[in-house]
Amino acid sequence: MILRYLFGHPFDTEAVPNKPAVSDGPVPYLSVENDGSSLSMTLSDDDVVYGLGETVRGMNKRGWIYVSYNTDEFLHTETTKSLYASQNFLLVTNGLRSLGIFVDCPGEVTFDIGYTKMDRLCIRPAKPDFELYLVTSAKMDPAAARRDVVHHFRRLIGKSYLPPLFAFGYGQSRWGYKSEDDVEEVADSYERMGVPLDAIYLDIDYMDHFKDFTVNEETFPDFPGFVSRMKDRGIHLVPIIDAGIRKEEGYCVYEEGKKNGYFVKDKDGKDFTAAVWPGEVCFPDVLSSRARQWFGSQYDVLLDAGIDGFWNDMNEPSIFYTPERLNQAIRNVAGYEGKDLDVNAFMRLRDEMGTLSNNREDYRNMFHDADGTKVCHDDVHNLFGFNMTRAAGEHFLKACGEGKVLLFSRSSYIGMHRYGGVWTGDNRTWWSHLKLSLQQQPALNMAGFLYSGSDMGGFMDDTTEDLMLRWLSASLFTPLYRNHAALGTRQKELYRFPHRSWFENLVQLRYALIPYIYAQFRKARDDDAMYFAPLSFFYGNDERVMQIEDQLMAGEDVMIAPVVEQNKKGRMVYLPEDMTLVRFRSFEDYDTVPLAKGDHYVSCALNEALVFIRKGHVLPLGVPAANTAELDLGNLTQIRG
Ligand code: MIG
Repeated sequence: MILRYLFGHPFDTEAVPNKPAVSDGPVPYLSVENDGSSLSMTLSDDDVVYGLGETVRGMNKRGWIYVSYNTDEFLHTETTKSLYASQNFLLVTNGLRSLGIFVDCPGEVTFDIGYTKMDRLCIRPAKPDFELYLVTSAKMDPAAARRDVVHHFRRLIGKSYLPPLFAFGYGQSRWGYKSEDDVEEVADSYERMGVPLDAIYLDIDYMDHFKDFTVNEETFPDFPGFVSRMKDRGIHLVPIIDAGIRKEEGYCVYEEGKKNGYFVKDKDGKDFTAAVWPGEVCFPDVLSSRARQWFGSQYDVLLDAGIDGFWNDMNEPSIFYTPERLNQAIRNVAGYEGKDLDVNAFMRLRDEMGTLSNNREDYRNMFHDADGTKVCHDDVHNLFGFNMTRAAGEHFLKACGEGKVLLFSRSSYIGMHRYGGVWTGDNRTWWSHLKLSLQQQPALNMAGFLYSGSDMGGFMDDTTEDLMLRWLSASLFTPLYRNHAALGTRQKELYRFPHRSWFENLVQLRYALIPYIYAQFRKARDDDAMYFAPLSFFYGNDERVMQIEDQLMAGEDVMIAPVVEQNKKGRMVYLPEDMTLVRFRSFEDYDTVPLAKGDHYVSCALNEALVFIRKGHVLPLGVPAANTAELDLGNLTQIRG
């Protein structure tokens, strides 16, 4: 059952396409204070709080405070409160009841989940203008009730984005591939190594001066020809698109946007100017349907060149500085000259530059024209990435049809899941981030983001071979399977590591699993269900499973329990029922071991991958190919659980 409540004068986020009628009477389950400035409830000892999409910490969100305010954040530590996305859906559940809570609020919202008081959940929207949805289930079985609540919620927010098959293949990315030669070298090296490959990603370096929808003609002299040559080899090029449009006379995207009033404005009604990679930029006003249509149609330049995949970046939107604020800071700094500075003055001096990026005052000085309604950006901040991606997604649906174009975004809000997937942003080469990448998956799924994944091996800092192996193995079932790295970090294309055959075996195994992954993904999508789920969505009466943070159900037939710690040669696994362990060394070299319900220590060498098949279920296994186009989805072996 779904209940809907209105507070204040909410901006329509369009997260929910067909809204049910507003419910009469007082809000149940939550105590509401001051007309919605706070919603709270007492958590019992056995309550688990799932959800909140892409956030830090475990699957159970209890014990921390999270702030939905999309942020280009580059550390992702345990104490980080805001990441790139806001997916304000929670599932509060224990053995007796499950409650889904969706706070549909486009501005800042604080989720205090046992931070101030350990047994209290408190939700505080910065401004009490929002819609609240409460979702419950009549199912008695706790696992069925959890699945049911998510199912009802997912039906409410609409079908998830469907990517093309190649989106499930292996992708190589790196910030710093500059030219046809760089890309070709990657393709050749993988081919020589015998590792399947479906995509090579182009980061900002492919553009001319970081201008969206342009290609550097010196380094890519015949882009359409190059795209088609790569496609003949089964490799899709996937370019990045940034949110900011470079301000440059004569650059037609900028000129058109300026002329037609398609850009976000400042308080004086002038085009709001910020600086990001291209230098000074304007932001497309993606809350205006005209501007959105226009921005979406810009992708045609690349579609016409044969491109069929994109990743949208910097769309929180991220701001390095605004010229006004920078100039003011420079003037302020100059004022310190010749003065006797104390430590406090030094701190202020340092902050002059340190607070320029993503400054909240700049977001307060941005204004949208939401089809006739002027709105301050800060109040609808969390909708920017959603609508930038929606601009592209709506265009692709019209121009290419469903399931044709790969699209994922860094920033998001619920609703965007209908148009594209997400990647989890700039993680690090930390083992804790490997674990986090798995823990984020079920929460993303609940919010509709089925197509997602992390930068395998870690984006920032130098990676290590063992981390790379474990990451590829832990992500075997993750829809987006992409190796990405930051500029200047250790090179980590798989052919650069000594144990080439181990990597070859892992990626081939991934391809052998694609028939299962794809079928289960489709099913989850078509049924508005989860693809990755916590164990408690299947084993509801088992007290132990509520505490499991590092094992997941992947589809309906298997459980995964990857090794996510360094120098471990195995791990403890809890089986909520009898299962069959498949220990893969390659897609054709594996053992199956029946294991009884309970605790087990299982070894897992660096070149192995473990999959647990549920009792009575079957894991179909295909034969790997050079890419997904060459996969024979009908040629399957069945491993029985
Ligand atoms: O300020 O385009 O998250 O994947 O490689 C960094 C360069 C901008 C951030 C993205 C990352 C990408 C990088 N971008």
